[in-house]
Amino acid sequence: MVKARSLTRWLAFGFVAGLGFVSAAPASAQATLDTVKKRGKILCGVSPVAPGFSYADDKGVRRGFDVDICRAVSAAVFGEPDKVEYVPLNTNVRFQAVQSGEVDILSRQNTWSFSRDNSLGLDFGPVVFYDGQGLMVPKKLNVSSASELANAAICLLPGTTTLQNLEDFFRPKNIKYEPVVFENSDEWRNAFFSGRCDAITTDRSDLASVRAIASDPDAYVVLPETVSKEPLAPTIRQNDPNWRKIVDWSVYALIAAEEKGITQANVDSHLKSEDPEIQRLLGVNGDFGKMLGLDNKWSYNIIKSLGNYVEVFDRNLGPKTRLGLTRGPNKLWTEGGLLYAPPFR
Ligand SMILES: N[C@@H](CCC(=O)N[C@@H](CS)C(=O)NCC(=O)O)C(=O)O
Repeated sequence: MVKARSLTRWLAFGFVAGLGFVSAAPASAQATLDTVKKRGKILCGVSPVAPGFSYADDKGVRRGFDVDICRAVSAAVFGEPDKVEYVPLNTNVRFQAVQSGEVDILSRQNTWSFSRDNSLGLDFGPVVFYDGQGLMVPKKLNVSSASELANAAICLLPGTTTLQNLEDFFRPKNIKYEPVVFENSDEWRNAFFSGRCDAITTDRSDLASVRAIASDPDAYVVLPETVSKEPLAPTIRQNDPNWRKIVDWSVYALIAAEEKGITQANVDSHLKSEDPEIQRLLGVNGDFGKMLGLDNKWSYNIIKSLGNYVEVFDRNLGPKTRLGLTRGPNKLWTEGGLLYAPPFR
């Protein structure tokens, strides 16, 4: 644990920007698709313990929304979703792991921000989840707004966007608080559960994750303020445009399938569709897979293996799961949300 008073040193190293202490990327022009095919699996960096996003189930199988993004890329590349090895990464080492080639893709609640996009040698794929930072407190604290948190100890993780967001939120209001920083998410959560901090802060979706593992979820309440924009997106190395396009279009395939009403259960019947865009999306017509260096059935395989965006969302995060999230901005643009796939044309 790093107490607030020793934070100055951390701040000087880009901690404030949530960069995780790294500033430059080695240039390795190796084609990730070739490496991945030769290896026979994708190396996917994920959160160690984030129910709904990435966690190991009781049989040790990794599950979650972020996990499914890597499974979609696996289905696109290999025709099957489980040619993936998961590498659990703490917040402060995650971007380094992409830079060094330890992972091919980081699907880990990563916020796409200017400084990350422009100083780390990384690229961000499409936003897969529009989030925002919130704060959670024990109910017994009797606090109903973040503005009541003067002098509170607030638990957070290093190498994240969260501290700068707190500063940006509290400083103009002249509210002082004590950030308490932990090395990993287990320590961070347990410190909050044991009362070491008055509040915990992270993306609102992640607060739902934290609450889901609390022994008494009802003992905690998420405060109404959303203090930032956290567009979460898969992250890849900047020097491999083909790999980036595979990741981009794998996500767009999930969104396009929802736009077209194609589901895991009905995808086969859509193979006979008269809609030219569906024909291209499912590889019935055109060479869209070949343009990516993949089989023309690449996106059919994604939908057949995982379903469309809302199926992935509902299975991992939706109202029937222990996170119980509603879609909010993560609805299709046609339904008032922000999700939009460029045309398959
Ligand atoms: N979206 C923010 C924060 C994302 C984040 O890393 N959240 C933490 C909690 S603050 C987390 O991943 N927890 C789960 C884990 O570490 O396994 C960012 O990219 O900096």
